[in-house]
Amino acid sequence: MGNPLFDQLFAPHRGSDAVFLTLPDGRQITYGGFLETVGRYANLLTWLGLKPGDRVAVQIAKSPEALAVYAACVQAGLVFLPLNTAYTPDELGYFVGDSEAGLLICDDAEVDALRSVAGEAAVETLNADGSGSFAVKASETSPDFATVARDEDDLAALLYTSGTTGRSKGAMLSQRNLLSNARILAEHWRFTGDDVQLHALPIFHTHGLFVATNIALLTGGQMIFLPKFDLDAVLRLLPQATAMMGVPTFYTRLLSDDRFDRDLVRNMRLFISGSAPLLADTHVAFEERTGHRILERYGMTETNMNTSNPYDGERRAGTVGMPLPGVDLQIIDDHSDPVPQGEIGQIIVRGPNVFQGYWRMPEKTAEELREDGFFLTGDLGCVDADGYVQIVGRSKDLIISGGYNVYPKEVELVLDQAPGVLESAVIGVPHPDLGEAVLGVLVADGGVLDESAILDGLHQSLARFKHPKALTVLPELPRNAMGKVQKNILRQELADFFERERGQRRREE
Ligand code: MLC
Ligand code: AMP
Repeated sequence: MGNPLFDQLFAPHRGSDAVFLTLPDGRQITYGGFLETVGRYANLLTWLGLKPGDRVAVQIAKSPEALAVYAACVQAGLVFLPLNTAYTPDELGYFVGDSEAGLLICDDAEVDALRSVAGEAAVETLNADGSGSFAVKASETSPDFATVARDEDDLAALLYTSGTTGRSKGAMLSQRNLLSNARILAEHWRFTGDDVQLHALPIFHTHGLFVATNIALLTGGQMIFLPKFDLDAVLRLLPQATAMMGVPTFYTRLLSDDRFDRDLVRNMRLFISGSAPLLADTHVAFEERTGHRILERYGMTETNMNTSNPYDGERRAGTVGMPLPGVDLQIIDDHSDPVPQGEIGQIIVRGPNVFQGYWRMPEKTAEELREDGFFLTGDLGCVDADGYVQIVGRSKDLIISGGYNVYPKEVELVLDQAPGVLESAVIGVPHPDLGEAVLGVLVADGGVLDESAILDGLHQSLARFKHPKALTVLPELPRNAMGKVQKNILRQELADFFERERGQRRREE
């Protein structure tokens, strides 16, 4: 039966001397060397007692070894569950418990804090430099491992996404979901073994892990593998690269630096943007500075990539292009009927890219994944006369800050418990660096609020990127006749909050 994902992404590279990863210090890892580590890790995972289908939760720094854990899970038939390194032990405890992970791999610096929330899961460590108990044990195993047979319908990964009720849902992704998308994207964007991707995204999300990495693996290309988006490092290494994928913040940060010019991108053939809206202004400014038109695409954790601007045709600013081959996309109204062409409605998608449902949440799955295979994205959009899809908003209450999703409800639940707070509303408003940033609107319970103490109080339960970048206090929240908080009004009234804050900071300097 084989193991389609492993057989197509990883196995062909066994014994190859071709470079897979180049690290910022110049160290290079060949495909063959990488596959040996993968084999050792797969042996260890099996030796640790994990059986096909078991979940392996991983909260570790971006490193070649972290990628090898992903590959080893695929080879051993396990379900890879990557977690944002910013998650607090409280948040992590939920993911490990909900998924009933058999193993948690974390950094040595976190192991004491995480053991207490790991429940039944065994705990091993793997650090940014490749050291840790997992690595030590793996070094004693063989690089040869008999790949576990899997079907295209078997799960390969479980990725948690937050929900509007505040409870995170595990999106179940099958081998077919990942493989079909990797194949289509590699072809659509013309990736080959000659490409060198400058990889500065995190690898615990769809974008950095599946879109960028799976394409490199499928085509045998190289990646310059940066631990994170570091502007100086990106500027230094751009001349060695042919392609880069990023969230819009990458591109606005590059444009804000005078060193970024045409000469630096002389070897680049493709810049891709996604995960959050790329402003048309950024698109235009980027082309003026570099001569390159950024190619924008649209995806989700649940669906992988759905649409893309064309490689050869017009890359239209402010749009996310057309549905990818094999993807059905419709725009529907509140009654689930398709809207007339050009009108706005909810985007729904169907195809081999669409996930298998939410882990152990049949009701949530039934609400969002229809029986006919269409997934309700919660994004609002329209399709123009030429077939280009434009995203105009979201029906879900979601903030996308620098490409990370923050569900307001989750933050409001914590703010409402803070001393002196009567109630709160959390909204996303334009931010010069992050595109959209989290703003907390508070109503006091009579007294005066200590805003910095309230922010400090969030550390225990919420990852740092979810914290409001600022708090503002109002006498009351605007409500409609039904008593529902009118976030639209708050968003309008506070739209220039961060611009004003920036102006004030500049005046003070
Ligand atoms: C970091 N911080 C953020 C943040 N990233 N705050 C809000 N939003 C973010 N995105 C906070 C940190 O907690 C820290 O807080 C401070 O900012 C500086 O941290 P840093 O690590 O130095 O941040 P920085 O390097 O500036 O990171 C910004 C960034 C990064 C934009 C480079 O967030 C990033 O790589 N984003 C990409 C996310 C991504 O890959 N999304 C894909 C999802 S998949 P303090 O207060 O402690 O200083 C998906 C599907 C699809 O959506 O279509 O792709
Ligand atoms: P996530 O849950 O992290 O996978 O985020 C998916 C969401 O990111 C989508 O539902 C969209 O709202 C948003 N998104 C992804 N790509 C784009 C894009 N190119 N433009 C606008 N929004 C996007």
